[in-house]
Amino acid sequence: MADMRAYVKKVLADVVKKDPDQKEFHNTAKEVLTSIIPVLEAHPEYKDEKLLERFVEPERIVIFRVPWVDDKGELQVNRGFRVQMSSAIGPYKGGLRFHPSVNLSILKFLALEQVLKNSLSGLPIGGGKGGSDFDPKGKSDNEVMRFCQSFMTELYRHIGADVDVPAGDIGVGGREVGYLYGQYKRITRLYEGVLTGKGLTFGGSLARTEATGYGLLYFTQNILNDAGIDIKDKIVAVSGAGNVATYAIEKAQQLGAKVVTCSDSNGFIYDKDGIDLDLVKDIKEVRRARIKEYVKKRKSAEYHEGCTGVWNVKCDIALPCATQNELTLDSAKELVKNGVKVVCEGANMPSTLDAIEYFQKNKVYFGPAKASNAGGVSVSALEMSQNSERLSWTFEEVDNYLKRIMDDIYKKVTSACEEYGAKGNLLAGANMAGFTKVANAMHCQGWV
Ligand code: NDP
Ligand code: 2IT
Repeated sequence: MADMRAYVKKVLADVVKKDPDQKEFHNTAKEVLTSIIPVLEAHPEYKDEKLLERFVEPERIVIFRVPWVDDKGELQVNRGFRVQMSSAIGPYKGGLRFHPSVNLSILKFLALEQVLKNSLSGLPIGGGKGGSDFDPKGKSDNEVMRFCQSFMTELYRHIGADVDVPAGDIGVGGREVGYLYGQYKRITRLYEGVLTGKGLTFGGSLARTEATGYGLLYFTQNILNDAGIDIKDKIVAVSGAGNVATYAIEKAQQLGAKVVTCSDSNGFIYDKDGIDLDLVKDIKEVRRARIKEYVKKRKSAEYHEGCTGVWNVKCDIALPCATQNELTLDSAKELVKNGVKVVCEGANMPSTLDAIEYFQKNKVYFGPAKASNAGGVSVSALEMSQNSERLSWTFEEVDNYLKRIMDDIYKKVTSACEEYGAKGNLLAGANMAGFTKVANAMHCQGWV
């Protein structure tokens, strides 16, 4: 037993030593590796095969220059990345993030999370992540297009429908995926499913836009069922106002809950009468404006500067859907004080490790991102299937499939909790269940 603890400790120390500045990646590696010790104990051969050393080392990382010309005619230079973390169970799969904060540490943490998430989905997809420090905010459509074309002019040689299939993430939605796809096709002449989240007129899947948010609620429903809680009329706090948040709000409302908040990186909205989602969509999807516009149209709503205040609002269910480390220990304490019963993650790693521990200690049901937000990538994989068979499925078919996948993920996670004596700790269960499949595939494929 001590042996595997020592093994994990050594691998983690090496991770820190190799890249001392990659704090986000260290956190994820620590969270994952310390919770899979029971799986390692059941498979002592993994230590001899240096399986963990390989698991934390990306198969390949591509870093490249992205020059583009802005509307004033001035040349701008950004940095592009693609982290191809693991192809053990399928082609690399995972989103692209365009945000000024993007760096290698963040992309490596996201890529490692993606490997486990994609494994949990049960579909044949490996894990990767990419993006750029480009900030789409305030840029014209033409600027975004020129940036995307330049980005793809390098990226195209590293991806392919059976090699690596990027999609959206923060700052990359339908508009960006469209421009990226157009340039890929123009360079390669291939009309193939090389990106997911495409528009419906060129190979996109119905329900992909809704998938992460809807999937989050399907997963949350499983937790609520086991806890004997009815979602109807429950107060829900959501952070973010992007793709994930919008469709989490939509499904929560369809299920009869009352969502009272949403936010962006400037501040948050509290609407005691319940969020008007059409208004949010108009502000964020159509006008690409700031969320504070909301209060101009709704008398029942308040706007507050700063995004952490969203967790001071009294709620039964909290759904962080904005970004990593947005829910800290202080916010966790506030939520618990106000009686929160369930926290389920829509964003990737929104809760800090000490916040998660606080929830678990205080008997708050906690749904970890790599399980609860797997709906987006799962429908991406269904988009790949539809592209391969050159057919399109109906919204209902995809949505039913998504629900089945989220229910299956919940079963896999809770079974792993039972099997390894970690009942109630869905984070440990998700890590163990996700890792088990990837590790087996790595073991069977030899020392690569
Ligand atoms: P969007 O770009 O559509 O929306 C992001 C939202 O989060 C915006 O409201 C944005 O506000 C806010 N936000 C971004 N950065 C910060 C920050 N530093 N502090 C506070 N708020 C911030 O992205 P998505 O909705 O696609 O992604 C949200 C999260 O969900 C991310 O963690 C992503 O990795 C994860 N995710 C996304 C999936 C997908 O399919 N899209 C699938 C699974 C997970 P502002 O407009 O001010 O920047
Ligand atoms: O974090 C994620 O799972 C995503 N951004 C979606 C990735 C995808 O390939 O659909």
